[in-house]
Amino acid sequence: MKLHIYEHCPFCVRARMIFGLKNIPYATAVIPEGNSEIPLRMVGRKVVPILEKDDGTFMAESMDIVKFVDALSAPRLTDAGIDPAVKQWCDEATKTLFLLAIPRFTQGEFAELATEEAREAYIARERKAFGDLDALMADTPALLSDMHARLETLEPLLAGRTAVDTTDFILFPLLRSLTIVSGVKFGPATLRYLNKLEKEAGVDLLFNQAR
Ligand SMILES: N[C@@H](CCC(=O)N[C@@H](CS)C(=O)NCC(=O)O)C(=O)O
Repeated sequence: MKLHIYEHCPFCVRARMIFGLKNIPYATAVIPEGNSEIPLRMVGRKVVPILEKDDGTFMAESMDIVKFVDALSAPRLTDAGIDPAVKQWCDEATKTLFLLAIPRFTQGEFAELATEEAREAYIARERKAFGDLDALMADTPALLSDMHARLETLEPLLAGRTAVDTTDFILFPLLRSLTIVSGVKFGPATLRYLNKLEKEAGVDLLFNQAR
């Protein structure tokens, strides 16, 4: 099977995670930012991730892909629902988290941004969604202060998490996005969580290109 992705994309991280966690071999293909032709041909809209199945059919929607791949072999990881406390944390932290991560994504070293044209297309897409990206960079101190307060409240929520389940497909991609932000102080439980999932799911954190 082949996953069509953007490397920076948190929804694509969800789909990559299930293959890694279940030890199922898969290929990836990166769609350049700005290219709508490839996804339109596959699923009729401009979106990633897209799973290309072995029978040549295509599937969009990250959690549908996760559930499809999970059902292929035991043990099932996504039978349980999402931990409501972690879900609430994610819902409340998402805005600040992306205000920090998105301008850095646009400057990042990702295969989907390999050409100037692709990077320009991505910057335009995020500018449309988030406004002035330079202004967001300038807001970093205030955004970091807000994020740090939120990360403190995440620590006790992670203490009880041992086995991987549905919740991790929501939480890990968000926290992985935050690892591109230089100066974020993750608490010890969050850092342990990030390192454990990076290894088990085979999805790289972004500390090496934090800015
Ligand atoms: N509901 C979708 C959302 C996926 C999504 O929003 N992906 C973004 C990339 S992070 C996207 O494809 N944006 C459209 C674009 O590239 O123009 C899912 O869970 O898979």
